[in-house]
Amino acid sequence: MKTRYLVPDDYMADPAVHIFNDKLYIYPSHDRDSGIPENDNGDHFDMKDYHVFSIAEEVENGAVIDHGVVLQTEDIIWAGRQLWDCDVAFKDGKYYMYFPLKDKTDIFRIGVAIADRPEGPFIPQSDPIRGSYSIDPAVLDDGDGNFYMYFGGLWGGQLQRYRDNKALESAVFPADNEPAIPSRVVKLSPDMLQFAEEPRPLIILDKDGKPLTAGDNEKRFFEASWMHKYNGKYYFSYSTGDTHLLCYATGDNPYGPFTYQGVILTPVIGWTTHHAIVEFKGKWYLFHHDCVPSGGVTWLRSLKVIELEYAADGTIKTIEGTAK
Ligand code: FUB
Repeated sequence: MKTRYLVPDDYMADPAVHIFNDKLYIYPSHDRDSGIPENDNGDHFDMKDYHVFSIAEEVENGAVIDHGVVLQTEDIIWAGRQLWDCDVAFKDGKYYMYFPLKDKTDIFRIGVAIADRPEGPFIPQSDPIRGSYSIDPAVLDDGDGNFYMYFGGLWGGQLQRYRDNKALESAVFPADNEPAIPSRVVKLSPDMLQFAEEPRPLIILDKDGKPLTAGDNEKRFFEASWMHKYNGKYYFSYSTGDTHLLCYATGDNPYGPFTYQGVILTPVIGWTTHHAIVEFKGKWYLFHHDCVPSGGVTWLRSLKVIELEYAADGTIKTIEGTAK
């Protein structure tokens, strides 16, 4: 399949994608030109609302329906700024949207909003999840009644400000030869509104069984967690941030440890890279974004999709990004 841009008339990024009621639903960030200068904290990503999109037919050419604004900062009473990458899960007749947002003290928390339908609107809870921090929540429905959230992001995502789920006095980055800062995994409470336990580090090992180090920045986690299952294995995929790769690691259970496997997507035009992997109508797809339509403007990203293929041994075939 040729790469398809899905929303040519607007800027959408960070897709989370799920199949609900036999339709494919896309939950992206909604980029806008805020005029805020670019910096390493990502202040230029000053998004204020979410749209939901759906596709009922083939991903290759089916109509992409825009369900409009489904949640916005002005409806969230604890909101400071910056609605970044969200995800949605379904349980017992309700749809739960998980979204990172800076509170009024400029600290990222993860909030929850609830809808009766996958296309929203989503009504936010009055407080963020207790004990939540950082960005990029991705939720796995493990199929046995348990839901797990994967989250975290470095630099502007503030993950370097936490150790053992406690805020540090100031950010600490490990030395290059020390274990990398891990993303986090946590089981959700039965009502889907809180963490059921303390978040745990998600450890990625190299082929020798050693944790990836902070200096291994072509492999170590940076942001954009996504989890999917294939042939009974857990595939944790993520962005390496400053080296602009989408990579993945596999494991036998939702908590890991995971073993690094390789690159899913080489760099695209634009600084960030962020994705979802999903099966629909018998094919697997990589939803992601790049900045080709905006002429390379980092904070104006466009949603796209391409087919993803596995080799017979379950490894994912590397896809060339748009930077080549
Ligand atoms: O969209 C803002 C941030 O950029 C996301 O949270 C990151 O994953 C990166 O794509």
